[in-house]
This record gives sequence, structure tokens and C-alpha cells, in this order.
Amino acid sequence: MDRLASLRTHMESLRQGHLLAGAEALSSQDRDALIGRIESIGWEAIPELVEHYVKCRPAAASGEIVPASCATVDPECVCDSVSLVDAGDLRERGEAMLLAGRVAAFTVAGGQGTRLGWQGPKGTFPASPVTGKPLFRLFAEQILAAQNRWGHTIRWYIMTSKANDAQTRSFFLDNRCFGLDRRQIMMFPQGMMPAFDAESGRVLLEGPAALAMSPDGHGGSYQALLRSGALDQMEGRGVEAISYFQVDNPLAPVLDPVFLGLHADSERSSGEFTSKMVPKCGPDEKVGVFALRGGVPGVVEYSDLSCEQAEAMDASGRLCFAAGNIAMHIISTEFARRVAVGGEDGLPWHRADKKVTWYDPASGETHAPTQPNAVKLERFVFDAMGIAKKPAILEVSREAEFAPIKNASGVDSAESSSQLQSDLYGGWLEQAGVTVPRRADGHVDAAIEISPLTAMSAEELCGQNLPAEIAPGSDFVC
Ligand code: UD2
Repeated sequence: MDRLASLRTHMESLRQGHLLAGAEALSSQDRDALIGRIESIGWEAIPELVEHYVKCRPAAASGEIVPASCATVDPECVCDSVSLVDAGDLRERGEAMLLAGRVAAFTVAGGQGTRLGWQGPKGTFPASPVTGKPLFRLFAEQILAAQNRWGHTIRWYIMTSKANDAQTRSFFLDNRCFGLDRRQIMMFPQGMMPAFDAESGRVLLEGPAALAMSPDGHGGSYQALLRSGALDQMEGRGVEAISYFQVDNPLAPVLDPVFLGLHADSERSSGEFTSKMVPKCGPDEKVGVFALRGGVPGVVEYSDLSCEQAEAMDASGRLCFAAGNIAMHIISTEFARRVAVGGEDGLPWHRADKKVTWYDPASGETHAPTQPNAVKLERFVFDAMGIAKKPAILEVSREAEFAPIKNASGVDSAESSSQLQSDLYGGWLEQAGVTVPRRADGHVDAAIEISPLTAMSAEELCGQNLPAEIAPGSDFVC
């Protein structure tokens, strides 16, 4: 009982003694499990987090919010304060990085996908318009295509969470890693944070022997990369740039030479943290926007912009806060390490008020609240922008790169994403001389899917064996 007694003293000193209130009544196995779970938490930081983020609502970051300026590669792009980037030059630079094996792919796939209502890890979701290839397969095919082009193995790092790590690993093994060598893929779970009672700041129990825990946000990826040994492995293999993207976007270009080239262009970027953006499609679109707050660059979440700010237009009738974050970044390994070891001076936490079912050890009852009763804390990957000396932002084409699957229906659903994918691939076929049916609203009237192994662009499709036309309402795969 020594271990239990000393832990109890420690927990009581932190006003978290309730966690062990029912410990004696547990079987020795459950008691050991509970003790282990409590010991695994980094308690040094908790009292300050409770004071700062739970007991009081952190004041919104102060400072005037002004739009961030972005570079663009597309003269048709609409964001203001752009300078036209020489895409050809950047492409060559990025291609040189890929040829030299200095780039690794990194997918954050630790989220719980609650909004989508999918039972498995989000990456297992069937995402392509005709054959329903899962998101992970689509990214794997891009990596295979890139390997064919650059002539060497490209490492793929995937951040999972405790809840989906085992399922994600089995999915890859069951699918023979989609043709990749399993040794080139490294998966590691992200960190977890306890949920706090919103009134008292006490850590909630999920059951007699378990704490209520949730993933620590995609900003936890810096620590997870370090803790797992992924950063060491990358640096040991000469990787200098991490190509970061979210699991929920089937069109995310896994390795984009122009993007990498901008990151490496010392005149425009410090080569630490580079991002992509697309102009928001309207004031209500639920994406964060790149902006300067009090002179510090970062992403302002849509929920943090006032209606006036979200709707504000400039003299030419464009949204002022137009630079939508599509969650693609190039992060240097050296910078990732610096952020990871930043400790408490590192990234800030963000508070989310949630309904969390909790177990009361005093009464032995479980409560399912109908109103938010708890605070969860998360870190965001893009908060590192403010630490980078000169972060650059590249404006890219929404149609080519952004078709997220987040919701079960409506906006950002599997259905809307399928249409966007068909629209993109239909456009490629048209450029290759194929007649593609379109509805009155301009959308492609067919389900079209082009594997990255067939073509990664319209140019690569030209010259391939293609039909003269696609029939309305039909499926086409190549
Ligand atoms: C994110 C951005 C939003 C916008 C949008 C673009 C945040 C806070 N907001 O919104 O500004 O750019 O994406 O698509 O990021 N994830 C983890 N671990 C976690 C939490 C999330 O791996 O603890 C992953 C998750 O699997 C997913 C991604 O991060 O791939 C996005 O997470 P989200 O669904 O919470 O973010 P979302 O869509 O609200």
C-alpha cells in the first residue's frame, strides 16, 4: 500500500484526492491500473492549467487582428496582399529536396471523428467517389507514386491516439500497407489530457478505475514526434522537412514540390513553419483564418472572429479575413524539436467546454450530463507559427486540394467531398480531351476517380488511353 499511500498524499496536495477515494474497494488489479493511470499524468503542470484555463476562462488573446499576407502561385487567386510567386523556381527547389530524400510525410489521425459518426479510425473511411478507397489508401497511393518518381523510399509518420492506435495498425496490416513496405511507416499515439470538472477543476473519473481522458490536440504532435523517436529517426535519415496534413482531406497533396520550395526559399520563409491557405468560400465557412494578432502570426478560429470581422470586405468586395487554413504545413525537423522541448513556455492550451460522463467515487454513481460540465484542453499545431521567425503562407487552389470529410451529411461530408473529387478529376479529363457531362450548376454529372498511381495532375493524364466521353450519371475509374 506504500505506493497508494504516497500517491494519495500527492493527489491530496493537488486537491485531486477524490481520484483515490474508492481505491481500497477495487480489486488489486483494478487498483494497480488506476494507480498506473494516475501516475502517467504530468501532474507538475496541472495546478496551473486548472487555475488558468479551467477555473477562469482565459481572456481572448489581446491585440488587433489583421489579415495575414500570403504568397500565391495562381494569378486567378483572389486573396489580397499577395505577391505572385515564381512557381517554376520553387518547384525545382522542392524537387531537389524530394530527390535528396529530405522530406517525410506526416498525417495527424488521432482525432475521434465524432461528427462523422464513423465507428473506426477516420483514415479507414471510404472516401473515393467510385471504389470507396479509404483515406489511408489514397495517401499511400500518393506516396507510392512519389517513390516511383523520386526513386527512393519516402517515410510516412502517422499520429494516432490511444483510442484508435490498435485499429489503425490492424487496418494497415490487413491491407498489406497498401503496397508500401511496413518498415517505412511509423505510427505513434499522441498524448492524452484529463478532462476537468468545470466548477471545481477536479479531474473526472470515467469509471472506478479509469480517468476521463482525451487526445491533447494536433498540437500534441510535436511532443509525440519527439517522444516516439520519430524526430530522431527522421534526422538520422537526413529528413529536414515534415509535410504535415490532416487525415480528413482526400485531396491533400502529400508531397508538394512548390510548397516545399517556398519553405526552403530563405527570402520568403525562415524555413521553420510554412502553411497553405485557400480563400474562404464565404464569411460562414468553418475554417480558421491566417491573421496577425497583435502583430503575431497565427490562425484565428472561425468561432473567435466576430460577425463583423468575418463579414468585413475590402474596397474590391473581397473578404478581409479570407485566408482559410486547410491544415497543411511544412515543418522543419529542427523547429519541431524546438517546439516540442518548449515545455510550459511552448504552445498555449485551448479550452473546450464539453459534456463528459463521469463516475462519482463517493456515491458509486455514473452521471451523464445534459449540459457541458467539463473542460477539455487541446493544443493546436499552428500556434507554433508565432514562434517561427518568418512563417510563409502559400495560397493554392481550393478545387485542387481541399475536399474535407468531417460531417455525416451536408457541408464537408462524404457526399460533398465525392462531388468535389469528381469535379477535379472531370476537369483533368477535359484537359486531356475527354467530353465530361456537367449539370446546369457546373458540377460534373458522373462519379470520377483517378488514382494517384495513374496521374497526379491533368498533364500526367494527357496521352493516356482514355475514352472520348463519359456518359452522364456513370462511374469512371482510371
Ligand atoms: C481544423 C482547423 C480549422 C480548419 C480545418 C480545415 C483546428 C482547431 N481547426 O478544423 O481551422 O483549418 O481543420 O480542415 O485545427 N487531430 C488529431 N488529434 C487531436 C485532434 C485532432 O490528430 O487531438 C487531427 C484529426 O484527426 C484531424 C485534424 O487533426 O485530422 C483536424 O482536427 P479537427 O477535426 O478537430 O479540426 P477541425 O476540422 O474542426
